[in-house]
Amino acid sequence: MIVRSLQDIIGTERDVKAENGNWESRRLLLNNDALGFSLHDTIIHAGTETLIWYKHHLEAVYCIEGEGEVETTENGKIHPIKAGTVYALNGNERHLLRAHSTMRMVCVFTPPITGSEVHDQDGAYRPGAEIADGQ
Ligand code: 9YT
Repeated sequence: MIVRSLQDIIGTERDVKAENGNWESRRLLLNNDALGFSLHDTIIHAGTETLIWYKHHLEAVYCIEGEGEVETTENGKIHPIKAGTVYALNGNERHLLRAHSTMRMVCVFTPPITGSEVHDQDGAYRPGAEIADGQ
């Protein structure tokens, strides 16, 4: 069994900040925990807009604090997000995430990420095949 707390993670290499300053992701469970998914407690800073396109991962995002919206860029459809709302990117959808207030999101990724990923210019993480390299 793995038992870990957010306090154990804050300020460590499992606490990753986006280069553009839009979000901070505390990676509670990662690839090297060998569960088949990763689990993150993520803060999306108020007033930010982030273009995200996870081409190589599926992600479920459960909002537990704050308010914002997610827009799928393919069709311009906007979904309001507030505490208690989950959105699941079951089709690798390219999307814009806007935080009207500071949002706290519990994110699950499959395949799991390794922990050091940041978004590339498309808003993607590198593919799982590279994750197997143990980076
Ligand atoms: C909700 C979202 O996708 N935010 C970007 C950060 C990412 N979820 C992560 O690595 O925790």
